[in-house]
Amino acid sequence: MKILPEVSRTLSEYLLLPNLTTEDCTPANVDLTTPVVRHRVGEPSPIRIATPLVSAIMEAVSSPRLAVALARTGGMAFIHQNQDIASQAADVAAVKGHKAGFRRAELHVAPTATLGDITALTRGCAQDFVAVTDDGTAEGRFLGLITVDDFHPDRHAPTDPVTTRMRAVEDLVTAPAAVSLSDANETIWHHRLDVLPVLTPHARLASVVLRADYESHTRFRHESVDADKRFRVGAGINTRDHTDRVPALVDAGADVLCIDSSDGYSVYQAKTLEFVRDKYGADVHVGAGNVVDARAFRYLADAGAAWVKVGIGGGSICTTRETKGIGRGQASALIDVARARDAYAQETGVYVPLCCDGGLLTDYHMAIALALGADFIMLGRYFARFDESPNRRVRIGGRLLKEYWGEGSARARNIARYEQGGDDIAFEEGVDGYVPYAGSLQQTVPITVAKLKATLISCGSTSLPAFRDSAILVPVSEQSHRQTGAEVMVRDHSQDAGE
Ligand code: RVP
Repeated sequence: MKILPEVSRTLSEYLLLPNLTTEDCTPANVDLTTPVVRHRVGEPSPIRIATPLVSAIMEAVSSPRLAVALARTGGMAFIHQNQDIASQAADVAAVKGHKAGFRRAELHVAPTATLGDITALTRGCAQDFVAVTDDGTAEGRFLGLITVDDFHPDRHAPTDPVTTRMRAVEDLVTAPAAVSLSDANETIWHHRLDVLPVLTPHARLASVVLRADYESHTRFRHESVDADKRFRVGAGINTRDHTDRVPALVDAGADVLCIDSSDGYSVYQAKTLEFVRDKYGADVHVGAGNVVDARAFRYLADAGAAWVKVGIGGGSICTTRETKGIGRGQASALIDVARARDAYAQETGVYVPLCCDGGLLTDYHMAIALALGADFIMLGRYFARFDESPNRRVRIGGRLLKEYWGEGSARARNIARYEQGGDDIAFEEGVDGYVPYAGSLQQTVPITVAKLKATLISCGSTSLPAFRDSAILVPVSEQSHRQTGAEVMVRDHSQDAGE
């Protein structure tokens, strides 16, 4: 038996001291680009992302829709592996079917649908236009487009068929499937269009290009895309069915894979990494984890992990510490593993990025994690709150919430992640609950990014490596915790009568 001298510390137990802010420290100059996969020291990582945030490998969190939205803001999603191989591969393929600037139409109706159907369909949906196809499916022949602006309840009966108000394909400006994004944008501006339908040679709707995206594209210049401008996406794998799952995900176009396990310090992970290396060489990147100390990092780095994921028991829905008594405070885990990562880089000339996973309760925790050595951050609760995540939105007691459940909960029963030796979970390691609804990912991630940039500016740095190298952190006492945010009741504008 051995007892470590250091107590286990969480991210809340540290604050950063400001360093000298110089004139070059402006939001425009701060670059949050970070490596995702291992690379030789001094050379760029083959896969980098401009926003150091990735979504958790969880059913409640990462869907194709969320993956596209997150890639647009510079991060990357991981499609979960607790589903059959074909459906996970289909999710990956759905993301890879999106090119930056080209969107899939989300809503389709048959010509028999009514104007009332259009109003109901578009309510609460991010897209305000509906594609009319001969059979009402995405695969049907494209007949026209209709939006809620094409009719008005005072002038048009809700029972009128959509064909009375839709803009028929013959009257629309369209583009062929091979059109480039810059030509599509030229067409949009030339013809003053809001929506440009892109058609296949068989008159199906391949995608649409939206004028609104032109502006958001200029706002999010750093989308995560591959060499063909397709959005990047990751996918979870496990150590049980990897021999079948990995080839299917690689064929579907996954950019990176990650072994999804609550405890990654195992020979099964090394064997899975070996299988992928033998089959694909260095072309397929597989992250491994989760770990909380230097020994486990070294084991997975030696086994060829593309990155190592850090964190056991810290997740907001996680009860692993309470049920099994294993884990470590996220700050202590990162400090230990980051030292091992730096020593490994010095010894071997290979840099293995670290992903900090779980238990980030506020945006400033992300900054602390990056200062302590994380290269990028995996979040579950944070992303589960948004419109783009696949979980249901519910109203309880007047509050809008979204469902959020752990992969170790009875609801998910993710036996590959929570390996307990059998074909079912014997006990739960996660809870099934709710998180406050927080609107749109595409609007909120830029605010988080702005906060991270502001932290770097206060700490006098314009890049994550410089931030990490120069960061001075101070442990926070229980007393100063209590002092923060005391005495003032924050105004709730929705309750404010304005007197
Ligand atoms: P959080 O962001 O704090 O919600 O944590 C998300 C992380 O929690 C996941 O990436 C995963 O590592 C972990 N997790 C997922 N399910 C469970 C569980 O049921 N215990 N834990």
